[in-house]
Amino acid sequence: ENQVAFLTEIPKCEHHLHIEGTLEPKLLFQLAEKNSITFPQGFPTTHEELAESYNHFSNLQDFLDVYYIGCNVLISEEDFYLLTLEYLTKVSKQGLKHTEIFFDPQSHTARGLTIDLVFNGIQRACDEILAKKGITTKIIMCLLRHCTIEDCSETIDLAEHLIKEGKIHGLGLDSSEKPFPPELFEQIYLKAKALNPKLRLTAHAGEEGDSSYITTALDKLNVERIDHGVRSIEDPKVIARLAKNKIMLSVCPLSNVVLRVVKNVSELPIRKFLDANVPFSINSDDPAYFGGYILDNYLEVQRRFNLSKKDWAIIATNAILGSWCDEERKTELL
Ligand code: ES4
Ligand code: ZN
Repeated sequence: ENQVAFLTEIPKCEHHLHIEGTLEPKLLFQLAEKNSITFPQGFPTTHEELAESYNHFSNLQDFLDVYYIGCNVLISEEDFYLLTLEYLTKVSKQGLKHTEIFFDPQSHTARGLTIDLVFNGIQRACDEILAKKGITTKIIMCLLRHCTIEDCSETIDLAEHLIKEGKIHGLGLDSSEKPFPPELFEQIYLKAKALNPKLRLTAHAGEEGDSSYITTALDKLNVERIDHGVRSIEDPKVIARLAKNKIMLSVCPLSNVVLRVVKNVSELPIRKFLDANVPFSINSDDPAYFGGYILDNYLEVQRRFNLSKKDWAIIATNAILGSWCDEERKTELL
């Protein structure tokens, strides 16, 4: 209907998208076949069965266990190119104008792939979509917080040339949040930033971890943005800080439902963020696993909050202002 057209046409920017999380069950099995990858006992054998299993995650770790198995089917540069192009092509029809793509180097270097192979595959699809559809992209590497500090440090070394050249535009932190608070990675963030002072910084915080994770991500890692961050609502001081310093949260509504952060999207503090002037964007996280891409997330927010056009203008504007594209691109989008 009318609202679908309105929400489709809003110029969208995505800031929280794990490229490995765009691996649809169909492509997963195709690549497994092509690359002769086998799965652990008990793993679904058809794409329908696999897709169905995604309805039964009970927390973040449950999902991550499946997500890391999925990562193993990605082997060649072409695989990463196809994966990324499939995502970009899909969202090019959803009003997406700019996207910042996370990838997890450690999920791939641990299997003997090079960071350059992974990066080049993603970048080639990004170049193609810019030429064809004018969509801009930035690539952000994420460190897996369940890995050792030594491994994270080595991963920064492996990415050194890409960070120095600004090809990797930002650093993030993902995987199992709870026993791995941000402050563990203080030295790693300092080391990465020292390679290139223009490196942008973010971290997953306040998804399953409480609001103190948001505070330590800001204080110890000097992040400019918070991924998820929905548990900020539990502390008015944190909310005031986000609003005052215009720290954007990259909120992922459908993800939060599938991973049981909330029962449904109406439980998210969307209205409260708007009222408190906390900037946020709406994102898809791992769309192949969580039941929808960026437009589906916008639609579900609208279904649950019935926001006004004025509210949507604020959301769209904040997503542009919070993007890490260059200033000319921002002006173009505003
Ligand atoms: C993730 Cl939803 C989420 N949280 C943390 N790490 C992740 N990696 C991929 N998706
Ligand atoms: Zn995420």
